[in-house]
Amino acid sequence: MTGETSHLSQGRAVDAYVALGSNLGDREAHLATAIEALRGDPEIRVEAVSRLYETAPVGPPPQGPYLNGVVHLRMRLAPRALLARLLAIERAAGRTRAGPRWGARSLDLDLLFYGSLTLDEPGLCIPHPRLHERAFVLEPLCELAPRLVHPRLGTSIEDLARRVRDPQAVVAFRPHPGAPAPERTDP
Ligand code: PH2
Ligand code: MG
Ligand code: MG
Repeated sequence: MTGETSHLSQGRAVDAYVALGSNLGDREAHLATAIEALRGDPEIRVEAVSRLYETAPVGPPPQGPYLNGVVHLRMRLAPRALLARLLAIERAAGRTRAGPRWGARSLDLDLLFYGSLTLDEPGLCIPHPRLHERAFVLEPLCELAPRLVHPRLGTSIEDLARRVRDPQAVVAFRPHPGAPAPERTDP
C-alpha cells in the first residue's frame, strides 16, 4: 500500500460521533456551516444530526451560553484524518486557540467516538475523556445513539445521560418538529 491511502481505515466504514459547540458570534450559523462542510466532504457521510440545545457554560472562565449538538458520521477516514478535517472546519469558522482552556469559542468540534476504538495519544483521546460527565453532549447524543455502549465504561449512552440529565442547563433550542404547537396566547 502506498502513502496515498494511509489516511484510510483499511477500507472499512466506521461510525463516528462528533460534538458541535459554539458560544461566540452567530452560534447557529457556525454550527450550520460546520454541518454543511461535513456534508460537502466527499469522504464523509452525515448520517444524522441531533436537535440543537442551548446549554449553560461548563468550566471556570465566565462566558455566555452555548449551542450544542451531535452529528453521526460514517466514513472510511482514519481517526487522525477525521480529526484534521474537524480542525480545518473549526479554523474556517474563525476558531483560534489563544483563549483559556474551556473558554468561549466560535466553533468546537470534538470527536466523541470512532466505532468502538479506544485510543490515548497526545492530541487525540477516544472516546472523548469527559463526554460521560457532560449533559450538553449526552443529551443530543442520546437522541442519535441511546444504545451505543461506551467502550471504556461499558455503559450505554442512555444510562450515562440519565445520570447527568439537567433540564435546566440543557434546553432544546427549537421545539422538536413533531412536538405539539405551543398554545395560542392571543386575546
Ligand atoms: N465546551 C467547553 C467548555 N464548556 N459548556 C457547554 N455548555 N458546552 C460546551 O460545548 C462547552 C462548555 C470546552 O470545549
Ligand atoms: Mg469541547
Ligand atoms: Mg475541542
